[in-house]
Amino acid sequence: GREHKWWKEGVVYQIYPASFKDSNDDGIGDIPGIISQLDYLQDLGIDIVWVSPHYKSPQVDMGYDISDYQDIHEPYGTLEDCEELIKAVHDRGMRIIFDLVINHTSDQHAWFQESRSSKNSPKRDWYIWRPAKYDENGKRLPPNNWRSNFSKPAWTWDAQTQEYYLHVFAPEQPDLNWDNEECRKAIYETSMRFWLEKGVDGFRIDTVNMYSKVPTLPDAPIKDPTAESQLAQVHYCNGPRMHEFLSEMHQVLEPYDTMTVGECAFTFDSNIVMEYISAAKKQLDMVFHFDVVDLGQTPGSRYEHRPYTIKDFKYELLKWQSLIEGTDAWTTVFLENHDQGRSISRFASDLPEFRESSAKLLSVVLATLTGTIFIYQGQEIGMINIPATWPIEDYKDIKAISHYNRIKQRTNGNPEALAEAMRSLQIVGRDHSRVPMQWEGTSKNAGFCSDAATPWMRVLESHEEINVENQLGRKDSVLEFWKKMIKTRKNYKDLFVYGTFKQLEENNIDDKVLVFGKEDSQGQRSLTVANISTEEKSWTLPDWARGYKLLIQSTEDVHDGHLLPFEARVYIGRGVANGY
Ligand code: TEU
Ligand code: CA
Repeated sequence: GREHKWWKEGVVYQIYPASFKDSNDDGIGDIPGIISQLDYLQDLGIDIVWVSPHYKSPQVDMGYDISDYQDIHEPYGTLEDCEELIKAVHDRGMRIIFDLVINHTSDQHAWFQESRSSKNSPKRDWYIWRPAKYDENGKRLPPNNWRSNFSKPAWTWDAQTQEYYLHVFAPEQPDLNWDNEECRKAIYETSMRFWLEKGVDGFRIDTVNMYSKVPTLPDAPIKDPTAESQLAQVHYCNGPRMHEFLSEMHQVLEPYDTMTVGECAFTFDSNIVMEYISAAKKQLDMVFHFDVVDLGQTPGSRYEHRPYTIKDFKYELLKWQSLIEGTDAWTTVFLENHDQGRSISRFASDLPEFRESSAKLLSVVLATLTGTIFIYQGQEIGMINIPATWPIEDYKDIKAISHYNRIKQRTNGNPEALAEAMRSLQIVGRDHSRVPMQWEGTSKNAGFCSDAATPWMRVLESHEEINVENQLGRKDSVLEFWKKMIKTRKNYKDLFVYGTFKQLEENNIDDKVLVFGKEDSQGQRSLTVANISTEEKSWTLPDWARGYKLLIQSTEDVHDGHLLPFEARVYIGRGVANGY
């Protein structure tokens, strides 16, 4: 059996501070706002609260550009507020993890200010500086052809010291030089130990596999000859010193009882991932795999649409379930975060007639899979994507805006190209999950802030229908259903959290019907079935599971012989599948 840990069975809830709850009507969510909703989270069954970056930051990338690891973004509150938050979470028997953003800092961080001040600065080597290259006409060029994650070249020229610095995200997010030991020590002290000493229970670690780059910083292969820069993730992810750095970080964490979950993008070799998450390797407790959330996108080039089917979704969703079987590694279960569109809109249906059943179906599936489960704010009430009618002005994300501007520039503002850009934002934009949380239906600002205030980001019109107020206590609501699923997961934790995953691809199963099994250490088994489609599907309990009883149903009635659109069920019993 698997070793039991609080961070394996705990249900995590991600809070995006700017959009969760505004306590003082400046239109920006804040720490007192979070504290005011802790009872709500506890009632939902949440064990671990993850707060996206709340540190001091110029907010070029919503706080993922930190200018002081030991201070708080002013509109969010003070250090005292933050200490109170940690205490208030602990008082309720819950735990709290913070975001650890240490691949880069803000360009406003004192370290970078010092680094850029002169080539002789003692902190020069804390960032990645390189001289220019020149072409045959003497034109100045960056050291290599890498493109950043935000559509522009990954190098910015510094006129004062006449060198380029590297940033795999925005120019305002210079990459730290992890090869410099003094720099690493400073990172561990200020961003990790400082907060661990304040009682924080662990970290969600941003871009965890980018600290070590390919040492020679070689040019990326030229995929698009007309572009000024090229996709280069293979060169700045999973570099040769990654495992060494993560082991070092693990030593910092060891004296504390923590959890770590690393964000592991652009990694298609499961052997590399396995090394990060194997318990014996002492690197990370688990990572976020991008296999599912990257569906529909070209990895690294999000807005290049790549068609996919429900069959692909099923495959990617279950992939890591099988990969960790029989190993000492652990995994994550999630469909949403602040970088992704809403799961109902992406993987099921957000049409009014299907959205509630879609939300319940996804809840059933997630809550019965193995791994630590992560719920993103608003997912528990079934929030949906921004509608196609919102203009670019309502999008706030730097990634969305840079993409739009790049298309505009490259096509001279061609209206068709811009319409296409809007269509792709509507599918895979990061803004969908960043709109204000919907607490109430009747007030204009959804109870995120009072109606007299102006929220920093537009509120979804769909809040009138989808909100906490009208779901709390309503028996058939998405919110109450999530509560029930979380309870069920905990009541049967040996089965759903720690159980052995069983691939149950029955012969001639419909492409849009998902079936999988679990088995606990006592031989009790479960079978989850979900119809991920807008049509009825015929389905009967397989013969070997005839004695199983229905544990969970997502719809009111259960029919023998078929599943309703977006219906999901869980059966438990002891019968053993032939051959499984
Ligand atoms: O994201 C890192 C990352 O590589 C992807 O999530 C990327 O932004 C995109 O979603 C891939 O299609 C993390 C944070 O989650 C994100 O919000 C930050 O913008 C980024 O790091 C920089 O810190
Ligand atoms: Ca506020």
